[in-house]
Amino acid sequence: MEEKFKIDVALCPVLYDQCKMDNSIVVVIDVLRATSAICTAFESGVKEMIPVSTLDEARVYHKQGYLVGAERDGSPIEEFDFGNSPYSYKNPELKGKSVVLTTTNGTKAINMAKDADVVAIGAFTNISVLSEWLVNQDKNIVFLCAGWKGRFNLEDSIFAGAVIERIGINSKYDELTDSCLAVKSLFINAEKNPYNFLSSSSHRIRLHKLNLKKDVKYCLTYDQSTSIPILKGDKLVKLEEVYENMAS
Ligand code: 3SL
Repeated sequence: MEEKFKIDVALCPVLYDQCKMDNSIVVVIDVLRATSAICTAFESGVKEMIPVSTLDEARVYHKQGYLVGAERDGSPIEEFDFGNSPYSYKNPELKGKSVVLTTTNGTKAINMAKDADVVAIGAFTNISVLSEWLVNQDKNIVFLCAGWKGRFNLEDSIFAGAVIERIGINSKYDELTDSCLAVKSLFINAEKNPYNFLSSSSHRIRLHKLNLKKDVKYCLTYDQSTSIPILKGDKLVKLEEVYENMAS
């Protein structure tokens, strides 16, 4: 009998331990804004990004001369080079550079998934290239929603639902779990206008209060990037680089 693969969604980081599986790709999602910013940086041609969980780790890299982006509670941390706005990373001068990033939830979630077979970065900004690639891999898939300070959020869930809607109908996958069905149905409700759908959501409100409406709109715009950032050791690199090295 043909082997079937599984898909699951960790609706918030505390559920990740229950959802993780062998032979899996973990897609880390922090739509507002870390994974959207990361995809944008790769689109600008960064060589690699180093996601770190704490400001102290970021400081060590900064002292060594690395460019560092840092955000807490939506605001940039002054001592560093950038915050977490995707617009800071839409910058051709970043081509070939290494950038360290630390954010409230997103970079922690990436580090939480470190032991998985493959860790990929997902956002609406790279949804098509990511979905096409995922469905062509013979692996289980776990969506890890970064949420907000350990809690569920809507934006990461609708993104997981959007990808599951695209790939989950493929017969290579087992029946969808309840969390897959839940995020898919959230996405179906959000699909027509994700920005309006999120109008009462906590992080959209938080970012609006910080005058970051433009960032929210950007992060909800599909396919601005053709990059799939993949974790290699403790660095995110372009998918192509991982496969190049596997072949040699
Ligand atoms: O939580 C995170 O990691 C950030 O993406 C939050 S913010 O959008 O930069 O406020």
